[in-house]
Amino acid sequence: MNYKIHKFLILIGLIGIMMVSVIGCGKKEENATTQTEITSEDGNATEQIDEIGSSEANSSKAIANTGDYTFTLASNNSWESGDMVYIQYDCIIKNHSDVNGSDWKITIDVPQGSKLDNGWNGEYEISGDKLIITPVDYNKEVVSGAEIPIGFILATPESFSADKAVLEIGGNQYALGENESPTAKTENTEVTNDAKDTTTEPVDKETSDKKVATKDISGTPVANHGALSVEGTNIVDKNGDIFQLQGVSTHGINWFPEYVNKEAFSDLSKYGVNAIRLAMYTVDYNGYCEGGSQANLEATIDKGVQACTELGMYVIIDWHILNDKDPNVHKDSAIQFFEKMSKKYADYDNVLYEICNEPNGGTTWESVKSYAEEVIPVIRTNDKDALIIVGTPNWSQDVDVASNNPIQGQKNIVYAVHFYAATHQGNIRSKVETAIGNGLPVIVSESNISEASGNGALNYDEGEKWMDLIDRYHLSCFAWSLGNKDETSSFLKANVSKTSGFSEGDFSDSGKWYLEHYSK
Ligand code: IDC
Repeated sequence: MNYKIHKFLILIGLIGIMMVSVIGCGKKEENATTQTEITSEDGNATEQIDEIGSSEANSSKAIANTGDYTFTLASNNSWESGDMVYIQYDCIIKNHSDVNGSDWKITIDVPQGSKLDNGWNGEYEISGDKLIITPVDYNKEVVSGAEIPIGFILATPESFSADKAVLEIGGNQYALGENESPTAKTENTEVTNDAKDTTTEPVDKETSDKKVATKDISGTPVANHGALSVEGTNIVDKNGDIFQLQGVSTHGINWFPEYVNKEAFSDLSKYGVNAIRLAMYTVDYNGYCEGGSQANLEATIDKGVQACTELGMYVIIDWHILNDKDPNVHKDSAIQFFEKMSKKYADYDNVLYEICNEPNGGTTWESVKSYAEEVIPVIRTNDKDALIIVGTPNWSQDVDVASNNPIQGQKNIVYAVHFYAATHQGNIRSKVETAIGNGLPVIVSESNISEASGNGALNYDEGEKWMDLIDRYHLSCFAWSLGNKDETSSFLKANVSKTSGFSEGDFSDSGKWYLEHYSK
């Protein structure tokens, strides 16, 4: 998808555009999106808000809230390409009733000549000036109390706001649109349309019934939760309860090995951090495959693994590809490395393997998948069930692409999505929702609220939206990065020279933000 062209938005003056300058490692830039939040007073009205003229907003949201179902249609991004205007929509059907609904149908009025650019979680058909969406196999039924997310990108010949739409389900119609009253029954609703209520819970019945593991009262995280595995789209603990890793990634251990120490990890654990990611670059700055001392790097990894094991924390061994772009470039070294690591840590319940940090530079999912299909069996020879994290194309953003063609015949595989909230926003969150809707287990194995460069202003609002998504889907999350490098994604302030014994005042703004979330 091409998100780079925003001329349309400038022309119609809907938003202030953030054309973010090209950053350190060449991240794909995304524009800001703002979701409008609506509070319904009476819970019965059909509401529609188009937020126009706000400096950042490019969103509109309409809700039909009429008793049994809430039907939400929100545009959260738009751009111009060629002579068409592309608008991305998120749509949610929520069933508030006690009975399951089925065979839903959505009809939306669209301008003549509109085309569907992309659509997920539905069958799409355009007929004249109507876009008709019907279910796919796995979301025919809207289970009582559950929601289903649907999304699409519409290419229209003119600028347009979708405000005439009807959801049909269970013999009733739920209509959005000016001067149209809802045609469904309106009694007996307790719905309040705050943002939380209109967002999605796991669609999967099996997983939404699962208990979420409570925070550790006594005992270490690993003592309490043991070996992790994947069930449906969730990471679960030894009891089968959903479990969320709350992690911090080191900076490259080839740059900053000094932060790999037990005291530092223990300091973080006091704020709810239960996992550390040991990021070992492959080619950047004396990486494992180019110029680095493999023996030293392996010794640092071992120090980190032993520290985490003694503290009862989980630990990711991260093969941090970046400037090598395609993991196949150093596939042979990766195979040797993971052969060695998985043999060494075969009996460690707390060790996870991340086999390719961020494929980029046009590396396709097919290429990543074929690499994974060679590396995973090597790990499995030694370690039958450790969690293995697989990066996705575009700097681990395209989990939606991976979800269309996931790795087959392997268990305990999770797919990485990475975000830097000042750069990566609504459209990447949509990818996560699409992937999860398609049944893909997703992990945020790296993130920050800085720009994708690892520096620049922090975006707290977008960070909160990411945290909402993370909590909604019980995702595991890791923050970049433990160190005092003078960049805003560093966990420590630049003038803090100690490498352990941290106290509150030593943490940077982004560090504090994560620790506040983790300690909730
Ligand atoms: C950045 C570091 C920066 C270092 C650079 C090397 O923050 O100090 O000079 O790598 O290229 C990623 C990568 C991660 C990046 C980080 C910030 O996984 O290695 O670290 N980032 O750019 N993906 C998105 C952002």
